[in-house]
Amino acid sequence: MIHEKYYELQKEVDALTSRKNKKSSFYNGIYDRYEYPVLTREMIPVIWKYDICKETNPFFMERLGVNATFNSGAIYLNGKYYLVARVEGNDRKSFFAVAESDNGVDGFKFRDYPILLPDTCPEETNVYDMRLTKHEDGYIYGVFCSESKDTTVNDLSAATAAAGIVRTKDLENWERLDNLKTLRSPQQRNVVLHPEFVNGKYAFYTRPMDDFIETGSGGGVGFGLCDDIEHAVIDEEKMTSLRKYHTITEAKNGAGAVPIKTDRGWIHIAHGVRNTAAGLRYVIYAFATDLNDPSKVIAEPSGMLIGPRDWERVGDVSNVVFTNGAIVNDNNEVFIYYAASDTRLHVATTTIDKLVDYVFNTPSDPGRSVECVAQRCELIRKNLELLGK
Ligand code: BGC
Ligand code: BMA
Repeated sequence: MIHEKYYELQKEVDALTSRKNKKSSFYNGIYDRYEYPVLTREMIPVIWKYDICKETNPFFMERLGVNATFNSGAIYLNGKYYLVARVEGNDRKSFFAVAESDNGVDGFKFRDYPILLPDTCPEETNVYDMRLTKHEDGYIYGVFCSESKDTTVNDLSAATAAAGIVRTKDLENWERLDNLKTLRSPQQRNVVLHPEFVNGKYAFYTRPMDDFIETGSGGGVGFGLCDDIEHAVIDEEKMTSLRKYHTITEAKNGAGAVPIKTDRGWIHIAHGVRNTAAGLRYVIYAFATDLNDPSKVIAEPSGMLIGPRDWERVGDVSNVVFTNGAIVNDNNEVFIYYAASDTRLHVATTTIDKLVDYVFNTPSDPGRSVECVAQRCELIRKNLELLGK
């Protein structure tokens, strides 16, 4: 017999997943924020967490709780918006789950089952942050972080991060390929597959790091080519967007969404991290690279595009916004899916025209206070002149 509580709780889930979203009052002319998140743990189907049988679960107790739904890959297919969310169980293990919506800002519903990846890496303990690339070879690739315990040192929390690769045609059947090997970097996180071949090869944005948390000598977002996607090996990693002292990328940075192709260049929406007394602070920033050489940075607007604001600042890992997925629909509208504080997923919407204007017409960071204030004074001077003052 089904427990009556099941119907009550599922009704609440249905109310949340069918709630209409609306733009919030936030304004910066670059993108809109929305009132409600697009995915939260409260939207997880009841049958993923409870045994709904009254005989075996008389108290209707949660058996397998879900702690958070956040960093999501995103893809637009046949007029629908798909997220491959990072779902984290109460047990701290993350997994991936597909949720789909008709309009990209609300109505995201999970499929019956989360994704059960082929179990090809016995040492892999955790998986997270999938980037979905619709590649010109005809496949949809998912590149994610595959985390294992580092057994080479005597430290219980030492870990190793590598890039796992899967591919699919329907987001239903997933084929697992070899993890990416980067010959010159011991660890990799935040790896993104470029959607087009570059010089006839598969191209990846990488994030070389010496250690699990610290990037060490890793100078920023890397870029490397490989011949065989089924056994992907990258030798040289060129640098694209660099980490810089006293900027939003000082501690680390990494590729986020799959780059968006525009007439002016590839637009990248990435994350930058700085350290503070309260821990790492993650923000989202954008830059553009050359259409013919997607590793070459050609525009670098100053500072962050999205920073954690208001309730976004609070969560399991506070003061974090992070993106690993954006969608461009048939009307050139852009949906940036960003998670707040490793807890819930939000959306920011804009258009290709606005993103291009933002990336190419926002001044770059001159790097020092005195020059930054001079840059601002120049803006004020022009405005005062226009105001006739
Ligand atoms: C967590 C990630 C985090 C990483 C580095 C992993 O164990 O699951 O969310 O980004 O550690 O801190
Ligand atoms: C990481 C990422 C994310 C996470 C962030 C903040 O390095 O890969 O999974 O959102 O840290 O905890």
